[in-house]
Amino acid sequence: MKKILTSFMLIVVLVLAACGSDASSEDSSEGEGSKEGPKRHAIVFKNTGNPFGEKLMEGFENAIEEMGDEAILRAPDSPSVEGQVQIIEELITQQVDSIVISGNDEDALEPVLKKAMDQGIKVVSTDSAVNADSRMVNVNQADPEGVGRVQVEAVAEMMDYEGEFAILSATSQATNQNLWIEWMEKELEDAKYEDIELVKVAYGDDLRDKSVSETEALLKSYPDLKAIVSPTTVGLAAASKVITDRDLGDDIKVTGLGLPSEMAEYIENGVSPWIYLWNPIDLGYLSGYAAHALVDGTINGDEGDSFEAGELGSYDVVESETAEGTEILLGEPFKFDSENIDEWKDVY
Ligand code: RAM
Repeated sequence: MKKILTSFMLIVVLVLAACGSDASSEDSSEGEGSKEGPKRHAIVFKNTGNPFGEKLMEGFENAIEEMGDEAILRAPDSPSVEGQVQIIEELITQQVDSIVISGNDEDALEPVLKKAMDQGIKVVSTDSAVNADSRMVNVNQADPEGVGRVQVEAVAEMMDYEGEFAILSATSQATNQNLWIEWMEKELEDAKYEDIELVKVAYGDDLRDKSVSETEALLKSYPDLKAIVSPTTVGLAAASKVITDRDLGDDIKVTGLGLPSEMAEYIENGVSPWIYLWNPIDLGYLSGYAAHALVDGTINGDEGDSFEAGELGSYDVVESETAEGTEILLGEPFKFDSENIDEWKDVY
């Protein structure tokens, strides 16, 4: 009996082992299969609740879906490194094929993004670049020098080249805003701005309420303030609302980078005579095509690579002129004013 039982157990073990090996070979054939099937591409924005981020993700999703792949749209509730690290760890566990990141810090995401790349996940930064070791290529919205300089030219004109102005930025760690502010400061060195003083850089963290309270604090601390420049869509809309609500539009002008949909009313009421921005939907769309091209091997993120980005046409990977590593440049920012705002306010 003991012998029969032992043989029976041996058979059970052998059958289970066979099932196991069957299951694993099935797994690996599924793996092979999924390599040829739809890929999963993720985008991680700075934080939720930002209409710019929503448009960026919409463009990304459009690109990925028109290529027949799956798009995963993620963002932490607040613009923190910790929140993004947690999301990226989850995406690594899910074994997504690519991650597009708008970084809440240039360097702090490096360990988790390197971990992703070590596991074969293709990493692209966009909007707010991470350092060159943390990604394979950056999709750059526009030349940062031009973006910085044009905002100072605009605010100076609005202030008649005289008086105090402040900058209302996003978080103090945001690569994109910090780079634009560096260029604003360089532009201010020109003698034509000698009667203009930048009194403060405040941080609204791309949170609407904090941007409102930071604007109010600026008005209190600098009663002679003549203008606010906000290189963030969240800050620009918040500052414009405060100036409008307090009926200060004749004395204080607001400009910077804004979404036409959020800024139309302030362009129309004269608080913000004109603003700048690129198309966030196109930026997300181009990032989606770049991620897809990395995954299918069309590009490696090296200088000289080129790829087709759907309805946007063909793009080249080039050495970045303003940062380490390579980039794909979307184009020039647009200027929005009372002449053209109606055409754009329903688009983004
Ligand atoms: C905000 C975000 C985003 C930036 C735009 C201009 O929505 O900070 O990263 O690119 O403004």
